[in-house]
Amino acid sequence: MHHWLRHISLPSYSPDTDVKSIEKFFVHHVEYTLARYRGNINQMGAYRALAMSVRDRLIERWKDTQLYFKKNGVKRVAYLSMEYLIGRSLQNAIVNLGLEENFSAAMKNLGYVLEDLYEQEADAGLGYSGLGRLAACFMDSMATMDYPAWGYGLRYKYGMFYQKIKNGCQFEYPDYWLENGNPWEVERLDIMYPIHFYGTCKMEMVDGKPHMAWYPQQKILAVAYDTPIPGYLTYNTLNLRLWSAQPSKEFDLDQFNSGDLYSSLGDRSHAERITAVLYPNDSSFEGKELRLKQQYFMVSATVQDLLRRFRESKRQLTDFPELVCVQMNDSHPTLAAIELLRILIDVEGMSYDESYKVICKSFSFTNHVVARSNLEKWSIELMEKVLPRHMHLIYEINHHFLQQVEKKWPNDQGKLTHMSIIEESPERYVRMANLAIVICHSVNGVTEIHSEMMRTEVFPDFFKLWPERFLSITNGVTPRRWMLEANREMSDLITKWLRTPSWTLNLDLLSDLARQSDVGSLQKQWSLAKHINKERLAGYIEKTLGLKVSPESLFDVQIKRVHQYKRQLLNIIYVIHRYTTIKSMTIEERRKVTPRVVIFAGKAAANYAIAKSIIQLINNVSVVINNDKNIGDLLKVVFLPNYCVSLAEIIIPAADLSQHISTAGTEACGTSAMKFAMNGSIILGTMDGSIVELSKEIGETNVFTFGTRAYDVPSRRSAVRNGEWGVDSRFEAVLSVIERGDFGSHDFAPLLNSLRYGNDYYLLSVDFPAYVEVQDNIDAAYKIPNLWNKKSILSTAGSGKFSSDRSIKQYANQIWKIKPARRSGPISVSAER
Ligand code: T68
Repeated sequence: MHHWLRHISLPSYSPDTDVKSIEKFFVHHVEYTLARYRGNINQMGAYRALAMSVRDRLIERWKDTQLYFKKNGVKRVAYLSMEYLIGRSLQNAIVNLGLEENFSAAMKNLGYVLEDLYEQEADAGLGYSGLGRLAACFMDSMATMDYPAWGYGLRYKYGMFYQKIKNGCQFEYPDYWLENGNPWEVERLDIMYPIHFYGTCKMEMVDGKPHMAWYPQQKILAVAYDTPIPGYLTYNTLNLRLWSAQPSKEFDLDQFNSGDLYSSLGDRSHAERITAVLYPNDSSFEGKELRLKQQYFMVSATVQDLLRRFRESKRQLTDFPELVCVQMNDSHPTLAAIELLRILIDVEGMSYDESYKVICKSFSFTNHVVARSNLEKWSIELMEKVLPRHMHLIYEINHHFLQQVEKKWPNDQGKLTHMSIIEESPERYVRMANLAIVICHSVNGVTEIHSEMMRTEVFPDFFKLWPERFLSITNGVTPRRWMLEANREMSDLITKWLRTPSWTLNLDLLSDLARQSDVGSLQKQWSLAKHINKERLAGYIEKTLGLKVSPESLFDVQIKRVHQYKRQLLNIIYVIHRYTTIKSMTIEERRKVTPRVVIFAGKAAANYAIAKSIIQLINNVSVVINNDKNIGDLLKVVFLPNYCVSLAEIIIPAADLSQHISTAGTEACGTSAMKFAMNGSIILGTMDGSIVELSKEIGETNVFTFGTRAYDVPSRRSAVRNGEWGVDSRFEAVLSVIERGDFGSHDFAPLLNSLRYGNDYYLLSVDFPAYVEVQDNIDAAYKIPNLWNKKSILSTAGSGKFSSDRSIKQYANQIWKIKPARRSGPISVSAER
């Protein structure tokens, strides 16, 4: 019957993108989708109607792209991530379609301002920080470069918590981002898989052979929600498939039959809880049962989906790696490999050896962790309870693996203990990263320094065993969102001075700006663009906090998750020092001070007390300084609440200076520095993560670096621990004024104790003198506009390497071995369907 449908052409959904057609689509959605009158539509309604008209354009392309991949039998990558920190989608979709002008004109004709409608959209905050944002940038690059890829993850009902600051203190509120609906997703009730948990395993004889059977106890359904991911100026549109949990009918039926209606409804909400909320904790690892269930839920649904699509090719399962590769964003999705192994052995009846070969050829993994203590591990007791069959398979993998270790290093108990997938004491755990390295054909770090640390400190024995498995692929960010959309002023300038708009697809072209960095008129226009962005941020600060700041001041920004290792505390301690110094100055001396606005934003994990008290201190300091009439515009301190993607889009283009000051050897990458550099912000950083490579590209003299180098950290740490490090008196003076209560009566003792008595693990006291010195150099440089503007232009010019397009190309060539597959424009669309 469906053949008949082919002959029906759809009149209104031709790919018309002229202004008049856009207006028609918009009105259509107002009337029919929202069921509202044209004359009675508010901004939110207009946003929704507009978003749906854009979505229609995407859906055409998206379906055609999938069909194209399928027809051409191309090898695809599945990108598995527990997080996608997407932010808003409307502007991104319109810009990627290349239709911002037309949409803007159409909205204007209808009495709306396009930019105001952008502001109506809630951020999709389905991630905590860097790792989740990386996944979102990668989706954009994979789509833009026409790679055949799928993203897989979870559709959390509540994303990253909403942060409010009251009396300087962080409060967390649920982020119900779906409140006004989500026009970007398509619910696929036709794509649903059962996911099983708990129960027991029994050895049974099948056809005279022993066979392990799993009798699970709980069954929950995974329903697909698909989000089209448009590539920039390409017809290709990828799919991000996010799974949502639903109770299964059979499960309910048993309960209905027993007449227990209410407890059956209880089970409903129990099932839905699996995808209710993103675990609000980054880097430090919490072994909660629900999180384990989330991980398995995501990977089991994904593996079933990959197998279903693979089966359509009619090829043998041993060919799976020829058509599919799986990239795991950290060790969180590692159970995907075990799930595939289980299905191949238990369901498909393949041998262990054959099945194991399939998974090893298909899977690869990116590690984002630096400190060994932050590596993910799951209690064996919990794994045995929730996933008994998978636990058996992990034991089997470990058994074979340890034989290899024994062969390479005979009688070396130490190696066996360190490398084993199972940690034996003091408690028993599955080490997920070890498991991932064993079963993957490739494992990569996210910057050069991080990859080197993986080889020498985090996984040295694995590196000795399988050196060829270890790769380094430096992260990147998408220039479409972070330059073209967030910074229109500067993007237009770049296009003008490079005489081509194609830098957005080939970011290496930015290097040509270096040649022109001394040109007076470029410098003038450049600083004017920055000024406009600073005015916009100043407006936002005034609207949000009621605080006036001057765009003439140096905007000095540190925005990221609040963590001891990221050292926002060092920044605020310096701010206090700066404040007391200015206060002690004569009027004459004050004239020479470079006025600064120090801007912070970031969330602390809800249970991370020290990080929360850092937020409290920053806010308390801001109250004192901002109200000090004696200081005026010489110094302002701003803490902007609820840091998220859309806030970053306002702050980053407005930064003169940005800080990336983690203790060397603690930040795997730090992708925000790349966004800042692209936007002409000068970097103040330690030689850690991405800063090492940024300073190489931008030129050491154009970035401000300071502090202990990673190789010196261990010896300085021990000096601090043993009380052998002489603490700078200015540093101690700041601690004393905090202690004295100059910044409020909050109990800062635990915070201060974390810096004293040999506890200063992150070396704030050690790096403080160098930090003060480099800040002086920054003040001096800012006073010479030519010099500063040149550095700013050179920051952008040197950031070409840090496009996520470059990262993705490396993944595709070195790990996935896949090629672009570009579907050309809308030809004979209806016939093909
Ligand atoms: C970040 N990691 C790194 N982890 O900290 C950062 N962890 O240096 C790097 O730039 C970024 O990854 C991208 O490579 C994270 O964001 C998490 O969010 C996380 C979440 C759950 C458990 C552990």
